[in-house]
Amino acid sequence: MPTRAELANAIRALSMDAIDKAKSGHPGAPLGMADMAESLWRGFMKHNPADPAWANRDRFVLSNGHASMLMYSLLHLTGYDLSMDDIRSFRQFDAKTAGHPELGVAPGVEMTTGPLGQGISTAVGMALAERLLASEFNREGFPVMDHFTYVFVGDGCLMEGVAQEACSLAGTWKLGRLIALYDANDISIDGNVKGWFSEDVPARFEAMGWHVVRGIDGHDPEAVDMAIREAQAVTDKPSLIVCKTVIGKGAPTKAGSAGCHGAPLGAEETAAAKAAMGWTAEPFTVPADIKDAWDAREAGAAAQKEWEDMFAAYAAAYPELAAEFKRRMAGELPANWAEVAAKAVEKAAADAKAVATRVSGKNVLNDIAPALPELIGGSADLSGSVGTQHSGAKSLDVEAYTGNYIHYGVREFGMGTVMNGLQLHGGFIPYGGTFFVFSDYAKNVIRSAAIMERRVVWVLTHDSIGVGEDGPTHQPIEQICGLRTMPNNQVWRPCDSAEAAVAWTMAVERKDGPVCLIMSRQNLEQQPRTAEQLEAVRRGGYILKDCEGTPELIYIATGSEVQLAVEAAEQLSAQGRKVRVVSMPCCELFDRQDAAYREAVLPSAVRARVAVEAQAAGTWWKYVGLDGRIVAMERFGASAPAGKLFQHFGFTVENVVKQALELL
Ligand SMILES: Cc1ncc(C[n+]2csc(CCOP(=O)(O)OP(=O)(O)O)c2C)c(N)n1
Ligand SMILES: [Mg+2]
Repeated sequence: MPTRAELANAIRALSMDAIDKAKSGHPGAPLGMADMAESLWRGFMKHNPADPAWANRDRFVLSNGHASMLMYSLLHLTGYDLSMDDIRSFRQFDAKTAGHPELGVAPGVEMTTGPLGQGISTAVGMALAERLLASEFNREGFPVMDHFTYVFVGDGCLMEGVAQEACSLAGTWKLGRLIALYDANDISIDGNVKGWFSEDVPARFEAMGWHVVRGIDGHDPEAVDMAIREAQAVTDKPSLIVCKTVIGKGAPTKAGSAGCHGAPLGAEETAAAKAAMGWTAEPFTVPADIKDAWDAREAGAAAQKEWEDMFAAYAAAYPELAAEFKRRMAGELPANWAEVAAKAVEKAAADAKAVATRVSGKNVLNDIAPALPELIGGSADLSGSVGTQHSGAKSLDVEAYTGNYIHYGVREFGMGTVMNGLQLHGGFIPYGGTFFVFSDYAKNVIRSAAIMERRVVWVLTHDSIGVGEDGPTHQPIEQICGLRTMPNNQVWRPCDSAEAAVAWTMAVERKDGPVCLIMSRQNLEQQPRTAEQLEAVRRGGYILKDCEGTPELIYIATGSEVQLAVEAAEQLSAQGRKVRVVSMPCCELFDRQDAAYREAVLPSAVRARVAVEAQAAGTWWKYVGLDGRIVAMERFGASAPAGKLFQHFGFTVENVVKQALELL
């Protein structure tokens, strides 16, 4: 039987080989965390390499994603579908072994990591998902859900503010099955961290309600084993195990220095490291006895089989619960969803009175939430303002782990990571609300959801200068362009209740990416529509108001500016002009329609086009072309009553008509 040091050295050897061959990568962290990894993955992780999707597997998140070769070494060694050829292809085009671990690219990777701080923060959401599902589905003798969520985390992640946000919540939520192993090597890219990371991290975590195991030698696997056992035994607090390590452990001249953080060791240093650790195998080979000792396939299959047998008995005793559990984990909507959604849209379309779209959104939630037990909402301390707390919302209770509504406090970024974690775990459709202008605080986590193709719904209200007196800090201008240019993100800016309802129901139906619902603070008129037009809302852009024959001019508008375009069109048609109004609540969906539809809505021959949106102009040029005009916000707003601001910045019927006449 190989020694534990030899087993850890297999990770070191593979990491050095792959990074040297790629001439790119981060050897320091895999070498430094190899012993911690040996302890966790051989002694504790409950997982089945043959089925990375097993519902009750332990989750493992490599928060310091630059240590990707550690992850790939573990996946290869334990028997996932990740071959030595994959290891050899590290960081090459189309390889499973991407530069940073990517969800859906390498089997066994639970989330895409690399943006420091997001891994541990997302793991908080996974650990919360586990507890919520356990309380909903476990029955006496049937622990359907009882896995751990493990995280490897470095100095960089713990410097990031988002980790503070999410770890604070984890402490408050008493997530006892969340266990983070901290690679405390005192090094980040610029060198020894004492000049920029000097607080007492363990004390900080204790203050947040974590159980902290201090001063573990991260190169002593027995000490790490003991710490993990201790952490597992503490069931009402998340645990942080502080593992003192040496970055690049084993590299004779570079260990302990920032120099091995992100540069290949090179042939000479690698050879010397292998010699010093007594590793004699050829590059990209692992001796059979070491490979055998790592192989987790048999134990993993047995663990899953045991769970499946238990689940079969559970299904016999509680058939409905078991079916519901399967549905939830598969991310399928309830059988009656289509009916529920159609009713909600129909009801919203019948709204007659002017109402803010944030209120329309809440009304839709009131109608759909009772049918969606997987829906888990929340807000970053703006529940009343953003309309996320529907009538059936029950606040999270961490004594019983019940509830479907989370008070995230003033933590937009942390809310986003927790939502991603809830979604990635399976069993939930998360949504969360804040003021649109503060979406910038959370922007990178919306981006992560888009990259990972996760169904997460952002409710972003108070969407323009319509915010009024709170002034320019609270008035979003450029946010919408940024979100619209984000690949795989869908941005809706509905103009009334009907569009808001379609947007919400389509967000629930979307399976492969985030949706941002941009809602107004102020009341908006309801637009009349035919059944056909209501159906066309689903296409993202459609003709809301038309003229006889070919239009001379087309207005394109979204949200609060649709009514303005409609009134301007009415004035122009009274003057004998032929004007069309296109409502474009979701550009991304419109762009995906076939060419014939897009041509029918925006005929290429009609060059006189005016876009109206109280946001930065950015995204509209491609719809209006160089011959068109955009009535937009070219500067930050101001503090004044909203009506005054719309007037001041040219969002008046008069100006919108004037812009058109200048084109005609
Ligand atoms: C949000 C974010 N900022 C910056 C980076 C670039 N970066 C990658 S690793 C790193 C330093 C991380 O230090 P630590 O976690 O201690 O890693 P170690 O050097 O110990 O491996 C930085 C700044 C990043 N990946 N993500
Ligand atoms: Mg470090």
